[in-house]
Amino acid sequence: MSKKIYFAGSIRGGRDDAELYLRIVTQLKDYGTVFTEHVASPTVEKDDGQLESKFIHDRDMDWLNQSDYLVAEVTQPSLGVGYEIGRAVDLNKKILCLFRPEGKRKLSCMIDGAVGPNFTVKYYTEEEVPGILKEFFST
Ligand code: 6IA
Repeated sequence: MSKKIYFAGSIRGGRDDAELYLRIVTQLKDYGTVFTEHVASPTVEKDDGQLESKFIHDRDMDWLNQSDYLVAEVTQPSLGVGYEIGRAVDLNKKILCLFRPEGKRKLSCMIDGAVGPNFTVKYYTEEEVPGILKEFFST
């Protein structure tokens, strides 16, 4: 059975990494169905601009419920991504957080300190993504 994957990345927190999200989502699709491909879309703000926040929240939570895995790119701080990670912990999803330690940026202790059997944090560079995903989805 195909894995169900929820990808989380910053939208209103800032779109600096949107192209990287797309490259990660492309790799995630080798492992299963990615519900939230639009997070990586360069036009998400335009496409979803007419939708009510409540609709977006409820639809995303429904997708998260249906998912087995949450993969979050957490370098660009985002309230929405942090919220999704917390909800995923509560739903016992298997979680991978990807953080690029560049410049002065430091990962929140609430993500860094949440590591456990179902919660993995990887400090990474982009070349390492294929190996990290292979390991994550094999366990
Ligand atoms: O607080 P943020 O916007 O950075 O939160 C980003 C996270 O929340 C992503 O991982 C998404 O799963 C979810 N999210 C936030 N906004 C949206 C959205 N449309 N569509 C789908 N998922 C979303 C926002 C459009 C708006 C900017 C016009």
